[in-house]
Amino acid sequence: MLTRKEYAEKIINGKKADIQNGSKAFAPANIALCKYWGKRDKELNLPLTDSLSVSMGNCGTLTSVKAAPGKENIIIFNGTELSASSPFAEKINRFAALMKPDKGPALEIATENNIPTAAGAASSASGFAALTLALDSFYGYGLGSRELSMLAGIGSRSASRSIFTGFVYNHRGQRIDGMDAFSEKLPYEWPEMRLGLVTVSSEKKCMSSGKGMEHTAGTSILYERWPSQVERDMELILKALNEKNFELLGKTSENNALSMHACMLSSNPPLIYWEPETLAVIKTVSKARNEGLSCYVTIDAGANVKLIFEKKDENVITGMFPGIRVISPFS
Ligand code: 2P0
Repeated sequence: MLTRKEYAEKIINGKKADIQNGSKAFAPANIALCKYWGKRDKELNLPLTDSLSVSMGNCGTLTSVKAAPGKENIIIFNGTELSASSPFAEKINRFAALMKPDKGPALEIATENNIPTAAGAASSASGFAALTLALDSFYGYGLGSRELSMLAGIGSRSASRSIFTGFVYNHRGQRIDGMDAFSEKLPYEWPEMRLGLVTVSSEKKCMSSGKGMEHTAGTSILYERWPSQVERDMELILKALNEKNFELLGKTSENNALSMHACMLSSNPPLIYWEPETLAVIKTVSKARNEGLSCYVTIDAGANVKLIFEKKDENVITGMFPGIRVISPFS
């Protein structure tokens, strides 16, 4: 069994560092159409199932890295220097240590999100992906995107997908050493696709994703069926992408997300990320769909709802949900 550090070293595979003056990298946030919910290896952060996402265009995280003057890393988030003991700074420091070469300097890492975290878009996905890209170019390793996706996945599994734009497939892999757990960009474009972020709550979620997955896997009987649902949904989503069948894509994604929440609800004690307004949005969308609108929902580990629709329905949907943030993933 490898430790995280040994795993990172295996991925970097002896590449020599060539430290640069500074680096800057952007990574998009992403929304999973087939969700990841559960780990097969906690230490290496390897997923139990495959997952598939669409990246959120120019919404994401910009991170810059340079050498810091002293011995300690300096972490700056959205323009404010964080205390080294803050959980966010600790997470970044732990991750940065994985990619640090021998005798690498202390770092100043400045990171900025251009999506409000309250909008419910996964900031850890774009955050760890941008940090991985920025560290790779600061250290001059020149790793390939597959290796970068493996490294980012140690920080957060969803970050593995954020290394790429467009539709992205994350492979769970089979190997104990995690060397076959990576993401890849899929060869599909869908320029008319739109994602809508409907913010119903800006409260912090009631349980972190990591704890939530562990709790669900440990106590929900429904969760036993989750891997087979993912297998079916991955097939259907790939078919929908191949045929450019929006209804199949939307309905499979919605069913996948609601089934993940059904597993959470059936855990003991129940894990309920929703607020009453979450259900209200689901019902509004479902009613509009019965009246002919082509729009679907997906929900992550939180109360906010993301809508999946196409450009032709953008005006109707922005009329239904004032305050919605619309994203064009392919422009
Ligand atoms: C996803 N989520 O596929 C799923 C759906 C939330 C619900 O990936 O434990 O922050 O750091 O690997 O990636 C959020 O979990 O979890 C997530 P860790 P991560 O987008």
